[in-house]
Amino acid sequence: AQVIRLEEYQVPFYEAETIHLNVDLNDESTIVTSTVKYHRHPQQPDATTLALHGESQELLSVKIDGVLLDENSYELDETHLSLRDLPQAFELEVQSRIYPQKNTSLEGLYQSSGNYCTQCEAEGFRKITYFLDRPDVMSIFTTRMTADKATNPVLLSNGNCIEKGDLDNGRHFAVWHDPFIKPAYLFALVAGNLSCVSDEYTTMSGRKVALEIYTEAHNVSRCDHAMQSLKRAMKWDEERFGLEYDLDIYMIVAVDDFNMGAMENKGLNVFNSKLVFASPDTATDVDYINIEAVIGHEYFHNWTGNRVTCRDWFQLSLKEGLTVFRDQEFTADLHSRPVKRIEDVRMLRTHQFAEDASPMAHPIRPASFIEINNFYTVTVYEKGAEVVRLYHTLLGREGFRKGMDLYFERHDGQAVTTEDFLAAMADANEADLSQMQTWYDQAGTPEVAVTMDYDAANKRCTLNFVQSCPATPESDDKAPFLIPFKLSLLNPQGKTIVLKTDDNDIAADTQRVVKITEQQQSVTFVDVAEKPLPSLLCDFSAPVKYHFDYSTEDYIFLMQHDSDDFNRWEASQRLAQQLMLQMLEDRKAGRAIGVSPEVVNAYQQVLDNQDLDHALRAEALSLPGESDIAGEVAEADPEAIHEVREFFIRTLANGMRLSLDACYDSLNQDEEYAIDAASMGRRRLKNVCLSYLASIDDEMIHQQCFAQFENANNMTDRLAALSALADIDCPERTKALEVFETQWKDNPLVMDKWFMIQAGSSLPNTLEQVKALQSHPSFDANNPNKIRSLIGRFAMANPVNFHRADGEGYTFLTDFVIDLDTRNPQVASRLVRALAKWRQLEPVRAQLMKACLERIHQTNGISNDVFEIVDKSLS
Ligand code: BAL
Ligand code: ZN
Repeated sequence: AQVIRLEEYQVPFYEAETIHLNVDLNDESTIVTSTVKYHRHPQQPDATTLALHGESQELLSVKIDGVLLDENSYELDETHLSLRDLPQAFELEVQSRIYPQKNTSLEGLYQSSGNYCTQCEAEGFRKITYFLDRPDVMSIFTTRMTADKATNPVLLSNGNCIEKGDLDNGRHFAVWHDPFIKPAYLFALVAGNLSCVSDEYTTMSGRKVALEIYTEAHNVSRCDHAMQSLKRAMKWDEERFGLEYDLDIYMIVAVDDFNMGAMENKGLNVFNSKLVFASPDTATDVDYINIEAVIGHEYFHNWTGNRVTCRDWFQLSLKEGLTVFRDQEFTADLHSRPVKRIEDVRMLRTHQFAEDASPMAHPIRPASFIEINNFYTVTVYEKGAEVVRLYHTLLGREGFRKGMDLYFERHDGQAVTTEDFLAAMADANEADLSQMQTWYDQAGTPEVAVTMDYDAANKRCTLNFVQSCPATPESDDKAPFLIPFKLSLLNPQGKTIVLKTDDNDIAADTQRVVKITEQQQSVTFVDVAEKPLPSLLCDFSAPVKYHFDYSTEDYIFLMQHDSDDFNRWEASQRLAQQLMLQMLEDRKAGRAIGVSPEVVNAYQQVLDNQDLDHALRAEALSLPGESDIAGEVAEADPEAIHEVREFFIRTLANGMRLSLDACYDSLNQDEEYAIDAASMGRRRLKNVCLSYLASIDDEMIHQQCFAQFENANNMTDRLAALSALADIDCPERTKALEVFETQWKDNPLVMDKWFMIQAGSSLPNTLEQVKALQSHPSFDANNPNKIRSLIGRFAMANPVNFHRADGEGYTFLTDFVIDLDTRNPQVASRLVRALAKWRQLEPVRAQLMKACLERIHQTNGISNDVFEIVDKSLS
């Protein structure tokens, strides 16, 4: 497999000014004719050759300036069509045949539920026609489609429809023209029998934009939330960033078979249907929030991604990190900022920190790759967003906005690099941000060791910071990062004190952002009357781990007193983690394990605290997961971790029983269902209470779960009850699963939840259940959502069962991946990552996992996608 390197980047030999696509859709196959005006790139004056990307198609003809080339005048191999002796400018016409009906990779042009759609990012356009399929080649696209009118009444592409009409033999055509230059990865085409939900938005400058959501007819009633979300996103981007939509129409198409969540094609987003459809009976609160966030995310790409795009795929985080940051801010502005921050940090720690600790660790701007699809990662996206947030923390909201304004002013219509973004932020603020570059070049989660010296005689308090970063595949030796480290100091009464330093250059405040730039650094606060307790990394001001020698009492104190919502939550998590790690050690050493009454009391106080909003209480009571704990220990034993965590939860549940019952009862009142932050918070806390209660072995509680399952007037409550029952071997479990299946067997998205719940169960026969469920009529081994719900959930989020000591979980996944790879390498390569962390497991499991990776490695014909993950995992 070929390694592609950032340092080898070259501007293309030719630029493509315009591309006319003619797509003739037929039942058997599709004929694509592309006519492109190329001219030599000014920076490549000697170029006379051109290697066009193209694969999985039958080349029918090649013409230059209207003259047909014979087969000796070009070279054709599996991945390129190479031309030679080219003039400065010419028109190339290429005709080829493709087979969308047989395309199971879901890349390029394919069919989902009988409708045609495309996915071109990153390199799918080359499966449609021969072209310079790279993001720095930006062209004006015009697309003409012809198809049978009865089966494909709707014909869509990017931009505006400029012509349409009927043809002979029941066929019809449509021509779409996109006035904005764009790279091929933003091209989209949709054809099929779809219904349209329409609305309208008036932009801040008074232009009317038609909004259209396309779906199969039976889902039309479930699009309202997506439409309202789109309008909220359009308004938010105007208000927060001054960015207005630029075309007269914005279309979203929902499809069932989709490798990703959604795709920001210019003016024609294609969405995984799970991120469009919502109704109270089918979608949970989390679904509602996710739909709004992803609709926002794709919309925000119109500026950060489409108007200003990436020079090459190494720059992916330029658009993705920035756009994730924007969608995070959108959700935070519309709902609860602390809750959103907590959820994002939880997700980053669980998934991105784990990636950083794995053989797949890479910088947010990788220096090399084999298959770019493997780099749509939590590192590029979520850590990338954290790095964008660093600018925001360093420059403030206004400074950040100035940087964004300059970025658009300089680069609208261009394909640029992360250096360009850094320069815009720095120049707009006349700031030296050069050290920010290390965040783009170095992988790994930096660690900051913090110590405190208190000088009572002089009332001075010094905090010392030492930063380090573990070795990762790209480098052992790391330059120091620029870490904005936000902190405050609590006095013994629990009040945050005003922070003053000797040099009074920063306005005194109770929070301070210490800019750590060196490997070792200190800051001294003066007039500190009593020995304080520090509250560190407030708001998770940088994507780092920190260490401070907090005692259990310190954490309990912070849980009670910290004025920062985020850090109060943080204390609840760190305390739980510290205690579970201690219990693991005790268990290993044969000592008894236990939880002190003070600890139980601390969590109970959170639960009972009526002043704290419901969602924040729920977050504090949702403890770090098994994989979080596994990430903190060497030679992890998933069974031991599961046992310890279950023990901890059960002990808390027994200790807090009266409060849990009282809280549950007070929140389980009949009330009208509403999707607003307050109602969602109440449901969240109620269901956290239920899950604690369900850890207690008590038949009454099984009945309580079943009662909630039966009586719920919304999917959030119903699913929470089902999920609690899923871990308990009781008659109510069987009954609830049957009722659910009978009710929802015809709704694929709801059935995804049913598969997911069973695949995530901690009961010992789960692997056998998962195997059996593959034959269920609602399962479809070619549908990514189904694969993720059943196989993905089992392998990625059920540690105790996936890591069965007999290795059967690994064998099952390996067989599945090898088979799936022949049809859909992208999804196969996601799943195989479950085996990548073999070195972190205890030796017996580690060897079993390694043997599975070796089996895949030796399999003939595995894709580059899977090869890259497996190869890196073994090396
Ligand atoms: N660009 C791929 C999907 C997304 O990140 O929006
Ligand atoms: Zn994106």
